[in-house]
Amino acid sequence: MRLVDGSKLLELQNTPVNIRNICIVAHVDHGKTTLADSLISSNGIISQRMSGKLRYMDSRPDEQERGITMKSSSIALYHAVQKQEYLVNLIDSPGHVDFSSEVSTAVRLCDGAIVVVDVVEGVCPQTRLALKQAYSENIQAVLVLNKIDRLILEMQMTPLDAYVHLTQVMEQVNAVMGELFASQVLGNEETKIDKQETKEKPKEDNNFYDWTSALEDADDSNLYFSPEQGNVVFASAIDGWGFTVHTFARLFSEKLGVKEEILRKVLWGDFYLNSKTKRFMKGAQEKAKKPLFVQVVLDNLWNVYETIAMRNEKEKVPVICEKLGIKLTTRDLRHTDSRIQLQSLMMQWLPLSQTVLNMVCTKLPSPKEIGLEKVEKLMCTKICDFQSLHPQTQELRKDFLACDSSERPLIVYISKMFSVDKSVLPENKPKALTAEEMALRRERARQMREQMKLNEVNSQAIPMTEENKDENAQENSNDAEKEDNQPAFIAFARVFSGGLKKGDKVYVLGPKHDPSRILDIKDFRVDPNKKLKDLKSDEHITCAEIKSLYILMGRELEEIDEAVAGNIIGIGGLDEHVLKTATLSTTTACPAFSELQSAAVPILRVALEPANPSQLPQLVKGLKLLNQSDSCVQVLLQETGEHVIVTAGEVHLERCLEDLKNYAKIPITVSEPIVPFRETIIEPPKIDMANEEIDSQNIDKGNETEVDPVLTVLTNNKQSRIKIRARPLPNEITALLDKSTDLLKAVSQHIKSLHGSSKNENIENKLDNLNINGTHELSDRMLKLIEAFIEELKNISSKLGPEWSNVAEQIWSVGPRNCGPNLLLNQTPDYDTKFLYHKNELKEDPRFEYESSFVNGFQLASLAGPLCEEPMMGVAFCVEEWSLDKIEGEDVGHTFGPLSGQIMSAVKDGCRKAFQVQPQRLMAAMYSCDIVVDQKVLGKLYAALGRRGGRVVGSDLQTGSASFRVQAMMPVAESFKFALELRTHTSGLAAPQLLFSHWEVIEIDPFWRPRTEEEYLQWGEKWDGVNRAKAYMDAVRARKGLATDKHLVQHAEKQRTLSKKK
Ligand SMILES: Nc1nc2c(ncn2[C@@H]2O[C@H](COP(=O)(O)OP(=O)(O)OP(=O)(O)O)[C@@H](O)[C@H]2O)c(=O)[nH]1
Ligand SMILES: [Mg+2]
Repeated sequence: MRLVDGSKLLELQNTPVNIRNICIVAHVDHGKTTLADSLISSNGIISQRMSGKLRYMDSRPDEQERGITMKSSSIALYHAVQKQEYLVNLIDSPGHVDFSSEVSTAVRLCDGAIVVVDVVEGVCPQTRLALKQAYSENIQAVLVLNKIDRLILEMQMTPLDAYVHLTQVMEQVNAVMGELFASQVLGNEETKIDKQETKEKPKEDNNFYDWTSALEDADDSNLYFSPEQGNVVFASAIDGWGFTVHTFARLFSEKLGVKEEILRKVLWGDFYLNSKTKRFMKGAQEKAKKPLFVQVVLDNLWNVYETIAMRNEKEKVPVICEKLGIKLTTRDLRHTDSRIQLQSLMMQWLPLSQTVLNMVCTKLPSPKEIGLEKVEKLMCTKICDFQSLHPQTQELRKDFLACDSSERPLIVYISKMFSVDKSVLPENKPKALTAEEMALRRERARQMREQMKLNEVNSQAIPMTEENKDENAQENSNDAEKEDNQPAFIAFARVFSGGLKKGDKVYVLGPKHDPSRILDIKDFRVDPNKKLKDLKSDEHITCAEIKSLYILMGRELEEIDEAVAGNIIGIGGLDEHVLKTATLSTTTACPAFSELQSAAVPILRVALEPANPSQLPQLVKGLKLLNQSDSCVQVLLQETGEHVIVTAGEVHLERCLEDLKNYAKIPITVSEPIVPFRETIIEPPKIDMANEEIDSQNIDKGNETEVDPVLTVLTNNKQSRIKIRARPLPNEITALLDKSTDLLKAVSQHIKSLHGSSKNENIENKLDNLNINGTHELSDRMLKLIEAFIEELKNISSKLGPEWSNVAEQIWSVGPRNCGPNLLLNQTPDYDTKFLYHKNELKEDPRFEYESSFVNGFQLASLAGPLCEEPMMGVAFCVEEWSLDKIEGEDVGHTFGPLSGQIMSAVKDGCRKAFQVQPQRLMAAMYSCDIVVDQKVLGKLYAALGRRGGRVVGSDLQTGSASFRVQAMMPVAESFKFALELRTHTSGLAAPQLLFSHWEVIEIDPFWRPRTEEEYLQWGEKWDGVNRAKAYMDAVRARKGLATDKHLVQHAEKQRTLSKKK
């Protein structure tokens, strides 16, 4: 039975100082949901006995079935510490890599995090990611070291071994924190140096260098987890117990006759009790003494477990109970299962929920304590800093900091939309009947019965009375309801400032909303009737009315009338205004919050089709709902008309399909997974496939002639001549381009806006405009970022030899989509372009008008390469000449179409051909794969990896256990059903975590055939082995309906005779 009702929670909502918004984060299966169960049971929502078994926060059937969490969900809990009452909004998040975007949506709304670590497995990849996510969102964390029971029962460690093991796990966690901290401080230092250099030149002589690093000055005292500070809980969520060092200090201070404060300081660490002097001394390890933690804490714990769970000495249970001052019920005392006895005993002695909630309320900040740094981070994006925001927007900072509901502008952030069945909504639930209503019903039923009797006697048809007419109508309406049992969408939101009431009208600001663009427009108005689907591409604001507000209670929702700053709430009725994330505000000056960071890159795609073609509209509708309800999935309609969804991995894909089934309610056919590839070129190889050096005489030239790497193309009307050469980009440059996507996109956009205006206006006007109109100028931060980019690029290129030395000046465009890892370089002697060195200058060159067509040609070419129409990567196209003759006659334009189009297609063609004369290669997407396996099945794992073209990059023995942690790389294309295969081959002893890592060149030439004499010798003239690269390429080509060189029937005659003979 619930111990606290909704009205108490409502009351607490109004005092933000007493609210804690927290999320539980950890690696998969470390026990988050089990811990949440325990906390929920403290509120009586589920019974204590069921906690740990129910996994209440896993409300979806597939979550229960698979035993992993897939969506993050929130529950409001009540807790009291020393008469002070608190409202704790607890969010349970998934730990599987595929769902890491769900963790981002949870972390964004919180002020604190509980990091759970399985002490047997230690720090795992997702633990690291979760810590990083929390750190980058400026969220304070506390630590729960979970599954300590496994150390006793499974690993059978001695208390001393366990102590050493626990210190090691603590060290691992703190090492991650230290790394995060150091990288941030050093990053800050770098930007600071930039700033100083630009502002004032150093006065000192050049020989002087300041070696003191910012790292030494930075304060990191609050950063680390340490048991003596009370921010670490030792726990076993499944058995329902947990304690901090402070708990034991309180329990044992009297017994030991020591003050609690002193005991807190010495209980953890290298202290021991000197039995002669009765004093605590340092140096337990050195002197081979028992550390105090072992003596006071672990020994007792082990004692209880060994007696009850291992030796099953029932008679000793009452003795232990008495010692610990606990009363067990007779039912528990008589229980045959010793584990249950143990659980009830431990739950009373060291209640987990009390310990954890106490720690949450005392160690984690309230919404009121939101820091300046966090606020500024929320308000800014990567390429704009706080100073460059509009003054009106800057003003809002103090509202964020105040976290106040009185007369402040409303700011609400929606981090995701989740769907619930309409029947779950409180307004649709059947209401409990009052006593009068029940009496009325009884009376009606009695009348009906009598009437029936009468009818039987008269054997007449039942006349339609008023009442049963009513009921028929009700049934009809029920049918109608069933028909539109579309899911309802609830926004998962947090109020950062101001208050929100039902019926309020607010602005819904999309994630691309930029206040500075509209604040200076006079009479800017938002059309109140527009919905999300009516907006044009540059509009991001709609108006919406708040239809309903809810407190989130895990599987249930509770309706409320208003919500104030500091709370996590659900908002209904925004389906048509919010796609995935949004900001609600009463002012348009409110910025869109910075983008959510997620580690999982959507990479796995499948095409979908309704089993019955006529049901396409349902599928489209279902896909739309899926897109809205999942923060990570991408739903695309390809040019071929295929409906495609892109997901983070197999588990995510399965969940999406499950959802889609619910939304669309039709049978759907799902294609085999489609894996993306990239196309690239490499430096000509020096050795051939038979590992022999290629020299000029060796090659069988056959009918091949040496091809000139510089391609010359002409436009159809011969007016323009272009010379292009393709070259492989050095890896370092590709990596830099990949890293700077945001910046490059912003630069491209800026350049586009310059070009765009130049077409319409004449040049003088344009120049004036540029100087006056601020929007054409780049912000200070952008300029700095560009400078830093150029600096880095120059640094790299200086090491690469003379041909790359001027690359920064030569960049004309990046592609595809204006931000990719390919370059268009301008190496013409007479045409000027500026990409990074953009100035507000315009050229009188006649070619200038066609520049954007030229660049577009390159964009198209790099978007779809000649191998199998996949995007290119790491290719530089050097334009060595571009000439444009004067137009001779008017009619030329008519025959071949406008010149801009001709230039575009000529450039595209040129790029593709220049690409083709170089050695071409495919690039495969690679997963980094982290697997913890038992020693016994290590061999099987290696075999499975080998079969799938994976390679092991590292493996080490887990401390204190018999399992190995193996890191490997594996092509995404080969990864399907890998998890399943491993699970079956290793009887569930190995579970891989796959995360997209990078693109890797497949070394084999897709067009390879034996050419040198050695190769003829080795492979024979007509090689018919399997070429992996060609197989991939042909599969993609076949899927896209492109020509392949596969001969279906080679010798038709022969085959026929063969079959005849049979
Ligand atoms: N021995 C032991 N097992 C535990 C403990 N806590 C949780 N487990 C078990 O660990 C498994 C995973 O627990 P969950 O709570 O579902 O883990 P989770 O972190 O929520 O997992 P995801 O949501 O999938 O990331 C379950 O089988 C639990 O019974 C514990 O303290 N001791
Ligand atoms: Mg879970």
